[in-house]
Amino acid sequence: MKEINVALTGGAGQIAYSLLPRLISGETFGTDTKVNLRLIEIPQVVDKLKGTIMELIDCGFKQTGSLLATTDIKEGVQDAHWILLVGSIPRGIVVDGKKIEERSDLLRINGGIFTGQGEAIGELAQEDAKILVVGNPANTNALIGRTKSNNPTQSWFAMTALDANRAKAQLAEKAGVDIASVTNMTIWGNHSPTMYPDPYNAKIDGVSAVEAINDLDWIENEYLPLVQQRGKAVIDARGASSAASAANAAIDTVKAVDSQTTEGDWFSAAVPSDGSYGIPEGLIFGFPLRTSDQGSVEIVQGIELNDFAKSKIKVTTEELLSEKEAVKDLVD
Ligand code: NAX
Repeated sequence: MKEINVALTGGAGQIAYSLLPRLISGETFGTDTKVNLRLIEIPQVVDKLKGTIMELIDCGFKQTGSLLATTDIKEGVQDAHWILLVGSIPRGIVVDGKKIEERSDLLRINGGIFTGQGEAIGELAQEDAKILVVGNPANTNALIGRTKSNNPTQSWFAMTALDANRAKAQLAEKAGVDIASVTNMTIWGNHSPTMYPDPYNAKIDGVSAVEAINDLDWIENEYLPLVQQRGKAVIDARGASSAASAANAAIDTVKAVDSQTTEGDWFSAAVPSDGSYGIPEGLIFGFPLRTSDQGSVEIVQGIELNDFAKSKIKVTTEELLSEKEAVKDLVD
């Protein structure tokens, strides 16, 4: 059996609870790969991980390798092949007597976390390690982590696959087709309400979703808010934020990065911009991506963007630039 080391922060959180069994079940890394899992948590809750580990053992998966709980990011990421940075400080938490409501405060607090995590990953993880940031604000956390890792052979991603899955689901429902009919979904930009889920280049059974649905008013005025506000709709209905679907999206991303993309299709994640589509270099930006037969992840080129798309992409780019500005001392 092959072996892989996987590190995950936020191991006691609700996304992790859905995610962890699927990381060691053979589903994510293959039935021929044993998964050594390192769960990283803050000291206040690390003991809860003992219970999680008991449950993982009790799942009895043949692919289960060593299981470790730690508060030490360095121990966690040592020799890791994949690192899932799920943990972060949520909005509304009280830190040093102050309730964190402002995005700028959130950016700064998480910036501190992702500084140490980035440094540890750059120094200690595998040279070809892949890092997926789920914890919000995901794109800018990834920007900080990648900058601090200072290791150009490692690959950083921020998760937009949940947005992409939501965007596909809404198109499928409107068109009255099976979700498998919807392909080529791109989430351009930030994992935030400014994201642009691209219905013009998405396809339903091979034709543009806009053409297939044939209701421009719905596409331009209802569809985008439906996708952008889906997370809030889940919270309103469930009384808790998306966890199973977020975990599923993380697994989708790992699998999409690790396996050749189906001919003609692409997948969504945020990666460092190389200047494609005029996006400032280095910004962690949601693009359409393909994994080649050699395993490299490339930004899909030559996608046509109409004025509607360009105006939406401008807004999300500006938001990411202002987030970068808010943490500029950490990323310059
Ligand atoms: P929870 O609050 O249930 O869990 C987060 C866990 O992270 C907690 O157990 C906490 O102790 C831990 N943590 C905090 N700081 C840490 C650190 N420095 N090192 C290690 N662990 C640390 O949140 P959950 O619902 O699991 O969500 C996790 C993150 O995913 C949140 O930031 C959330 O906003 C974000 N999301 C991102 C999505 C995306 O598409 N990119 C979608 C889902 C989700 O909203």
